[in-house]
Amino acid sequence: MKNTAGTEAAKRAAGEAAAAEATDGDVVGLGTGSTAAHAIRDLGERVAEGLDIEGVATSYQSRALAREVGIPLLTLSDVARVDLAIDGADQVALDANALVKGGGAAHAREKVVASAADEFLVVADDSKLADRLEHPVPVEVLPDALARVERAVSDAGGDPTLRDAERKDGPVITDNGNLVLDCDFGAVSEPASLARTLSAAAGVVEHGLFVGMADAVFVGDDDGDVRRT
Ligand code: ABF
Repeated sequence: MKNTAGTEAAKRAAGEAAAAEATDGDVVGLGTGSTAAHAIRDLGERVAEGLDIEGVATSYQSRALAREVGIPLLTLSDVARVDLAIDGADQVALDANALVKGGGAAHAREKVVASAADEFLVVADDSKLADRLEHPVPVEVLPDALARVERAVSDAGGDPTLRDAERKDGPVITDNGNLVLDCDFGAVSEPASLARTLSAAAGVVEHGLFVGMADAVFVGDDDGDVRRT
């Protein structure tokens, strides 16, 4: 697996470059994670200076940060489309336009927001780039379907691990009340095919493969430079 410990300078550069795309009147999807947080903070500064946008949060954390920095919020369940969504990724395969997301266990809402966006902008430091996706794929699972989905993942060639909470005794529970399996498929040669297989398994709420969804990827480096692809 690639190193995913990007620097704050790289994350900030990517986040702020994507945030600069927001203009007056936009509804903006607000992603989760440390790179998207730079975008949210930057948008908050621009709102304080008069930028007229409304945000849609993808997680408890992004909602809390958006409130803290003063971005007016809409409720996701009331929103059918957004102008742009800005979100991070755990791994990015540029040539395949494929991402692994879900390290923050927020990928179900993140996918709803990204799919509603006219423009889905991905923000990442350059340590996230890979020729092929090999990061374990997070799969959000209805608790009652855990054993069934573990079996389906194994049948698809994956090795599922129930994600445990770091600071308490028990599994991670998503904002939607579900469990997360981190599923190691090794190097994924056909992400679209794997995405379809996972989506077809009963009990899978959502998986973290985002294939063909990104309209642009902003990749930041340690010098604070950004490449848009
Ligand atoms: C969210 O946060 C997730 O989908 C992804 O797992 C993670 C990336 O976090 P970071 O930017 O902190 O690496 O975008």
